[in-house]
Amino acid sequence: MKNPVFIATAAIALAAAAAHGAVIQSQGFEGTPTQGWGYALTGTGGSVSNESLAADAPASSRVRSGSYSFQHSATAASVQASTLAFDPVSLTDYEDVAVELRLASISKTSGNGNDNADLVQVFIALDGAAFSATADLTVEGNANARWSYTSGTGVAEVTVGTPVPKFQPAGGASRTTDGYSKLLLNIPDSAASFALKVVSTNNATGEIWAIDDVSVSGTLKTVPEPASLGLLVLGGVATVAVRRRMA
Ligand SMILES: [Ca+2]
Ligand SMILES: [Ca+2]
Ligand SMILES: [Ca+2]
Repeated sequence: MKNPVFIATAAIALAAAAAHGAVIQSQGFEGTPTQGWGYALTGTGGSVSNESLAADAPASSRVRSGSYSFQHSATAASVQASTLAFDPVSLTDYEDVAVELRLASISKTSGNGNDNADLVQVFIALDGAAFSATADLTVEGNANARWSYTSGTGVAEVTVGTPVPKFQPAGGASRTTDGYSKLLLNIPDSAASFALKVVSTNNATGEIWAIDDVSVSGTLKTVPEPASLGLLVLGGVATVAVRRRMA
């Protein structure tokens, strides 16, 4: 006869395997700001757009998923910044949590792109705290640096609370290994919640920072609560007692 406690334990283990890398929240900018992971957009130069032109460099590369992405492009030859502020996320059921953003640096012509002082800054505030004035992760342009979500293979990875220098391509024009298209921020397991803010800055109408597929993933905690563990044990004992009476 199969042991019901063993079966229950195996079921919990299977659930844990399925939950590893579970997506907690995501935003691909395909609907309204209230669909998926909610956010608010403020500032100047930023918009959710389905524009992605063959004349761009890299060509037709502003959108990674679906038909839309967030795009920041100054509307005049002056420094403009826009802010995406995402709704706070509770992490009480999760561990090994990471935030991922995908980033492309696009030119509306063949020769523009993001430069020194053109920035994407990612801020994470833990457990209801205010945002720090210092970004947790910064990607900076360089001499009209350009890359798509795929031609740029650089990964900019930090652990929140451990400041690192900015990530910046070593030179300009088309970038590959130092075109930072994947931004990863690891959240300490001690955090019960966090908030995310992304500030994009540039200063020419031909420059675009394109952001798509912002997501939070983690591992569902699998420790059974004492009450349900007790019920499992009681259930096993009762089953064994019934079998003994039937034998
Ligand atoms: Ca999208
Ligand atoms: Ca430029
Ligand atoms: Ca610039």
